Amino acid sequence: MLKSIPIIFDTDIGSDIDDTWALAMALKSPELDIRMVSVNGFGTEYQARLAAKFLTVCGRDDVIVAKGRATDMDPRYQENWIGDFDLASYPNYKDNAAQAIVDYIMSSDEEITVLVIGASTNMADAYAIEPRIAKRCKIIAIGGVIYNGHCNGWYPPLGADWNVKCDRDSWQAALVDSDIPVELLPLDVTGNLYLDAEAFGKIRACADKDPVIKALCENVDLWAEKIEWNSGGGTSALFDTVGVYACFTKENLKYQRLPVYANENAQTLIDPERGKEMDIALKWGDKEKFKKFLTARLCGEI
Ligand SMILES: [Ca+2]
Repeated sequence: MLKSIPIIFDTDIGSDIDDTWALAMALKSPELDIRMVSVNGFGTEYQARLAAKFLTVCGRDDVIVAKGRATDMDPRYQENWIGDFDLASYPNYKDNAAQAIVDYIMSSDEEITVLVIGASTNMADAYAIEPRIAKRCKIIAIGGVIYNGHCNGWYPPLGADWNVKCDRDSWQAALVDSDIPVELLPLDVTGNLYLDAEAFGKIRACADKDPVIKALCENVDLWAEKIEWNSGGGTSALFDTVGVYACFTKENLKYQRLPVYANENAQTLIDPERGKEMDIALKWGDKEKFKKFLTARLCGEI
């Protein structure tokens, strides 16, 4: 078997539910070795507890959980699932995500892939502490819009995707103004990605025998109830799962190397003067094929 790829899973889990889908997918992907889940973006204590409980019930409390810069922002859609879970009971907890990321990358013999599926706050903070991480890691980031950011009839205001807009300065600092190699997965490929009721039903049927899928479905149902989401049995948009996929293969995604930066309105623009060259996924080869892969992967078939 091939050696698995070490990743830091940097997430705004606990807001939109696609991060929880992505975490389940990553835990079920033998190509990847999750070493750390670092959280940021909303109530970081709540997010750390959510990640730690999720990893615990999945039998993976060996993974470091690291809390980003303290914020106390809502939403907390999955709070009821966490219950009275005590973060102090988690064996691998760090309360400073940026420092934990630096320590991990600098002490590792291998190149670390940092999968950024929320704001870039933790990576900007980590790079500010220790710029030498740039030689020892790469970032694969979900975010931005290059040509086409439409998602189910919705388009981000000014073409400014949330992960860039919510902390534009950190996005610039970590992805553009640093010398960390970057692969970007904009809304062009992550938008409009849903599983239908049949595929979700198949995944749900695995919950009885698979603790990862059980935890996933419990969280999806709680989230759907809180935001009054009803998609007729299908899933919500699964943006962040594309990031997990891109950590282990470029197959089926069409990349271009383009110089990109984020302007003051958090629009991601191609600009040879101000931009940094990034490998950017712009199109799917066959999107249906990815959906089938995702379903089969979550069901443990592949
Ligand atoms: Ca996210």
